[in-house]
Amino acid sequence: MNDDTLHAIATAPDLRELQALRVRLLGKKGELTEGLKSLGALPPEERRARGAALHERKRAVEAALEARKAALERAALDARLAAERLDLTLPGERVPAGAHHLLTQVTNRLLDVFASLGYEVVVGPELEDDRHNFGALNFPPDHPARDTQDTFWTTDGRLLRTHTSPMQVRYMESHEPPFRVVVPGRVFRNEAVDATHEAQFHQLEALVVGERITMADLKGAITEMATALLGSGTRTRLLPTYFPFVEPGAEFAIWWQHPKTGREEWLELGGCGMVHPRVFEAVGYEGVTGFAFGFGIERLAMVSYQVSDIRDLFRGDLRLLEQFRGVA
Ligand code: YSA
Repeated sequence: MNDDTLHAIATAPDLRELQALRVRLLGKKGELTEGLKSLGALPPEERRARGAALHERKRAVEAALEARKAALERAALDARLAAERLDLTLPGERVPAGAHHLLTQVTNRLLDVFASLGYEVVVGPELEDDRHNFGALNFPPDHPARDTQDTFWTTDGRLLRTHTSPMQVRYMESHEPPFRVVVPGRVFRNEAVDATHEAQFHQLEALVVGERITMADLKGAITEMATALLGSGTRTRLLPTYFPFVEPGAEFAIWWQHPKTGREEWLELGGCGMVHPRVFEAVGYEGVTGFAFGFGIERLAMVSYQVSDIRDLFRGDLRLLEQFRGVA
């Protein structure tokens, strides 16, 4: 055995090779083992000298094997640690921040305004029955007013609500006056879709019922809403019109300066009026009066943020929607 053996041990490429060397040298039939076994056959003087040399050689081989084993194990551990290393100084992966859709922002802004005016926010079902959407709101069967709000029907006679007004009936059926509520929600119409009409859109409805509520309170509420949205001094206008569930009924508009053109003009928002006695009768109320108003949220969003086609609000095209990140 020569220094090549120690060199082979010191450069063994992995633990398997090292083990093979160990067996070859120190195994049952290993070179050193055999050498030690054969000592007995030698004359005493020669045996002593040869024995001492072999034992020293064996210790050197064992030490070399241990040293190489430790080195290989350390190298393996180092490689594993390097592979698993986490560099905390690397920049993180960017998660794009989401944002509320323009309609959600406008709705939330409106709800903040109404909450600050003391209104409770309530919501109702989108799948309605005829009584809540029409009958209890004083749309008699076959009355032409129903034609202004055609919608989608299920085979069991229910319908996708055409406005948020059915929630007036639902709320009054389960609550006693006085109260002030506001109802945001999605509504549906069988509509010839164009730049200003969708088959699905959103409305916001307000209902106030109590003793001696008058048309002046209605006008005051609409003006308060307009003031909260557009600032003090904002003017509002009511023009008589017909809705079956109010008497008198009106359409309302607010006077504003168009943010883009700078022109001052009336912005038609929706309908309003004093709750019709037949509606109170349908829900079993007596001795109270009340007002209601409702309007389209898309309309307000479109004129406020210069969206010229209502369909753009529902296309999900981020190039358009991202322009309205955090505007309202
Ligand atoms: C009236 C009187 C009250 O005491 C309470 C509420 C109302 C409003 C009534 N329920 C209603 O729905 N009236 S409406 O048919 O004229 O619609 C109100 C608003 O919804 C419209 O002014 C318009 O802004 C919007 N709208 C109607 N059809 C639409 C639409 N927006 C988008 N697409 C459509 N197809």
